[in-house]
Amino acid sequence: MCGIVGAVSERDVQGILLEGLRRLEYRGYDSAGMAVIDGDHQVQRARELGKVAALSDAIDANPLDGQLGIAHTRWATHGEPSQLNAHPHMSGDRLAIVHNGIIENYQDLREELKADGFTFTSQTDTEVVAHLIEKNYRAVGDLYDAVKAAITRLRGAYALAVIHADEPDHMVVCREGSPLVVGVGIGENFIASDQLALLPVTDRFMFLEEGDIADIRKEKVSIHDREGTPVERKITRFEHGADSVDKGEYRHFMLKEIYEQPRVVKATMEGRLTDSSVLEQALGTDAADLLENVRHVQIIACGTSYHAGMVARYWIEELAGVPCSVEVASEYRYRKHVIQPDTLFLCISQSGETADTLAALRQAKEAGFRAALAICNVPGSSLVRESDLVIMTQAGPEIGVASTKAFTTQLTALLIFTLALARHNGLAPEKEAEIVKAIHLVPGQVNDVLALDGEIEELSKAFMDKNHSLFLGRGSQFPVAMEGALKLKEISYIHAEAYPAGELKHGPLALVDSEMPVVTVAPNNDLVEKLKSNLEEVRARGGELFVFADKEAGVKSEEGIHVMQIPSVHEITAPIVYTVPLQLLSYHVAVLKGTDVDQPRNLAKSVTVE
Ligand code: HGA
Repeated sequence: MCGIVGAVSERDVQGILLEGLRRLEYRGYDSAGMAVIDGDHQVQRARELGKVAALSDAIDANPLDGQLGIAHTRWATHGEPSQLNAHPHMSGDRLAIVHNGIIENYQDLREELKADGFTFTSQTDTEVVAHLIEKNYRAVGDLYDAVKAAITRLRGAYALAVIHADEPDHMVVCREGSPLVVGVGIGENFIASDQLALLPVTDRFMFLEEGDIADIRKEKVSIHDREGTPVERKITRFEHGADSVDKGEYRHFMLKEIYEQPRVVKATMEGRLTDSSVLEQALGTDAADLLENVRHVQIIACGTSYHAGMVARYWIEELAGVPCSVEVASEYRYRKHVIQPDTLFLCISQSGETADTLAALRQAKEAGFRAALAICNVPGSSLVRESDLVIMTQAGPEIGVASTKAFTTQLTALLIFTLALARHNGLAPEKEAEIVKAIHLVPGQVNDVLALDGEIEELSKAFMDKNHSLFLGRGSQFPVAMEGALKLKEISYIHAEAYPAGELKHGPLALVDSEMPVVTVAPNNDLVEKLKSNLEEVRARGGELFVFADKEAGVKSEEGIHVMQIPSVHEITAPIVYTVPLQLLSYHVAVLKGTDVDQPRNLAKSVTVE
């Protein structure tokens, strides 16, 4: 969350910074700002409440010319969204700073700095850092040393970029707990929270590691690690085509990303499956050793990734016979937990920078486990670097804040992992072959569901004027229902709750009436007959049902039940396929309601703060 971008070049950097902010806007969009050092060695700053477009208009009216600059798009944690709280923050009129993260001891530092005579103009934790660096600058007279000294006083998480008008030819950046990447150019260099921001200017990146501090100049980037030792960070090339961050013919990124699923699910399978088996080595050269004696799987994730983990638990226990626990990272990290012997610690995160998930992993590392496996979409991210085994999803950049293709590719990767683990635990080769064949069919089946888009759009009209809804599923479809409810909440702002269908009579049935649409996913499995009884319970109370059902499941449209027939799929792969109609439903409801589909209110992607 919060997007940082910075540039030092021969040319004016304002355009580069603005384009970078537009591309980072998915990380936060309550306010935006920019500061450059101009030809007279003065800091020029613009900040606006609202989206990057507002900043862009302000800059059109009053250009910020300069060859060194930093910019920020904010998702507020300390202090309301306002122009005064927008970054860059300044100390005096010479030093400017942008920050992603949270400074936990900011209150104490604020008091100390006030006593030193610094005046605060915002409510943010970030402004404390600006004054702290300026205080050190006055003492040491060198920006790099001042930043280095100041960060020893900070507790919490930060990625920082700092400029000073007395040193107009470089910026100093550092990271601890929040992501930061250096974009390497020719005679110019850049920094950003995410490589996507810099794709128009470079495809070569160095990922800073925790504790790194870097001096960024036109011709040179020098990096020191936490101990102050000079280090080289490997330059990697961005793998996806630069056009993957354009909306193309689609009205929203979310719709484009829903439609990309057949391709990216296939890409996630590629190189990891033969026609009838899993290629275990594709999970890493050590995979066979590390998976051999796994006696317990602990899955940690947040949000949509947590739902992927919930689905995986059904698979892991059913196919591998290994006990599996799933927990949201923000809970796990703050409770006393017991790590069982021979635990595989499995973290799922689209960005690989989710603060709570990383913190849980680091804690668990101290307690000890057999191995850490990451399911992640961003190569080079902190999660990937800190895990023993990695399965990269091949979703490509996901820009819509509500996750879609990241979820279905996570499920694909998790199912492949489950089969590898199951093989070590006696899964019959015929069963493995049956499931691998079913996985190969998924991209085509997702395409078949996408062909129902028009009908689902029609169905979505019934939700437009509703304030509440229920989502039901049983077995591995329960987490699919949870994910469906989350999508509807996120982008249409309709209150949506998910329940295992068998729980209805234990409470939520009391809510059911004609104003409460009930959405149900009903593949043809052992539980379908039980599910049908649950649907009758809803009908008997006047509830209106919207059922996505296997055409063989015997659920028919009649009064009070709208059935959308889904092609028959294997029971194990059904969660991947049944997710897609629920994504389309939420999308169309949101479009009808006129909400901001790609950037829903109060949210942001890549949750790099606690
Ligand atoms: N704490 C800072 C930065 C917030 C942030 O990184 N959000 O993701 C602020 O509130 O401005």
